[in-house]
Amino acid sequence: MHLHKQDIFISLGSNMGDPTDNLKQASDLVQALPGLSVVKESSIYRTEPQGLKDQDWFANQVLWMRRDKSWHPRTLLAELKEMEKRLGRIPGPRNGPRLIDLDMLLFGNTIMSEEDLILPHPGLKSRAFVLIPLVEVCPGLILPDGSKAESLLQGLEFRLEGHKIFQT
Ligand code: PH2
Ligand code: MG
Ligand code: MG
Repeated sequence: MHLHKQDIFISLGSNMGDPTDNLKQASDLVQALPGLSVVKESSIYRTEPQGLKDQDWFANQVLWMRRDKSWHPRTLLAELKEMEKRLGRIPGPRNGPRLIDLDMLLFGNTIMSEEDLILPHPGLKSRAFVLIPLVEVCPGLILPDGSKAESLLQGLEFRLEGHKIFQT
């Protein structure tokens, strides 16, 4: 499936407090934004930490959303950052423990590379905790560069046990 310009995919992550509840609260806030509606919500996965190993396992989820014309990557990024703050996120080390992380994975077929906003998300192609829920909500997804989400996943080393994702 090729992306339509109104399709947006957002990744939710948490490994502090009650991760499942944090994802639920974040998902409710995202869905309450005007001019954005959910197409499909993935299952919640428990995932081995990537980058910094010595921290708790994460809860991760992907939301497939559809937007109206009022939204741009910049306006959405500002809202996501604002929600992270509202949910109580405080700044911490890169790849370290976080109460809630809301990352824009894809904004239609937009390709951009600015200091604080890279689309598609730079971690998308290498992270099983992103690709597995992404393929769950949208099997057959084709990324802006023509690559297939499933093929990228096949090229990764990981183990899926129920809703647990192991990737070192
Ligand atoms: N987020 C990170 C770094 N590592 N690992 C997992 N399993 N899940 C995440 O959401 C995650 C991570 C930086 O945002
Ligand atoms: Mg992140
Ligand atoms: Mg982030």
